[in-house]
Amino acid sequence: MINIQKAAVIGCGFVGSTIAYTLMQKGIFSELVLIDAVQAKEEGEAMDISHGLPFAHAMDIIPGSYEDIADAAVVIITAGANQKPGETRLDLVQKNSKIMKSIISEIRRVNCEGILMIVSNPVDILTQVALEESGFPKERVIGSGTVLDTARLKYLISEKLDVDSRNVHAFIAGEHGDSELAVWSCANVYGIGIKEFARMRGFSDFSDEMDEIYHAVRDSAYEIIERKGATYYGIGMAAARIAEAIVRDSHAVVPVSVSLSGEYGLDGLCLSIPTIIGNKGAEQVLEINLSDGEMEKLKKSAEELKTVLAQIGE
Ligand code: 6V0
Repeated sequence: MINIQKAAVIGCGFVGSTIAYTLMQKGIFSELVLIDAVQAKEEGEAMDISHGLPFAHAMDIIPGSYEDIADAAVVIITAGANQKPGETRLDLVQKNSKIMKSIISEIRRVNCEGILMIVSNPVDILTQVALEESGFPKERVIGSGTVLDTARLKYLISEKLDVDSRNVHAFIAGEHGDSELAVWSCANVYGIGIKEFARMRGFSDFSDEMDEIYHAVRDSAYEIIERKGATYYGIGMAAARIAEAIVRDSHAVVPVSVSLSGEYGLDGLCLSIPTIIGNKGAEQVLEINLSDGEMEKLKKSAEELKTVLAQIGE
């Protein structure tokens, strides 16, 4: 039996502990299980985060084992190495796919029926690995994908146009990585096309700024890692947003990494496409009319990921 009020975070490093902290503050679960390869880490994080509970919402945060997560509604996996300065996400593939396989085998052993949210990088590849290893239906295996990149895009657009980022509607699709694309054909501010809105804000031509914003989004992780060694606050909020859509069955549209079976002429891989998320997981992958250029970039991104998938286990 699933307990919709229960979540688990596997991997309690920078990212896992920040997700746990964000979930605690949002008060969307009543139970949270923390698991790490290093027992002291899961225990220390559970203690530290629990000490914030008097300022938030009542819940149990416990260091645990796989037996404790059999009934969790959402299992968030962040275990694995992170990027070092200069490393790409795809460089992490061999070590992190081994870790992912070992975690999924534990999840299968305890017959967990919840939804898997993969956050470890390279997230699209590891979502595919998790899907294949778990044997779960594809709607129950979701990667955090470009939800973070999309937030970065909205933030940078909002800064440039001096408008509240919550009024910006735009998204990044494809790989969570170097081949991702900004779907500018759909970008708008409060329903007003991005270029028209930019004109209203004093830009006669916004094309150079759009290029600049895209590159800044794509390279954000490198820039942050260069400065502070890891990124974790943005992904903390992004993962909580996905978890919330599942628990509240809100049918939020979010660009998660999902397994494609024919959408956009692609299959046999996971990449990010705006998808409706509810308590069954990824309920509908939206097939949007992309421009020819965007379609071409999406296909290139898929090719890149397929090449990496083919190398796993070689
Ligand atoms: P970190 O701080 O090194 O934490 C990793 C944690 O995983 C450590 O505490 C390890 O002990 C633990 N771990 C390792 N193996 C296992 C295992 N088999 N079982 C349980 N725990 C294990 O790394 P950080 O937290 O910074 O990053 C974690 C992952 O998230 C990396 O792969 C990052 O690249 C990735 N990120 C993904 C993002 C996204 O948008 N999807 C964003 C930021 C980072």
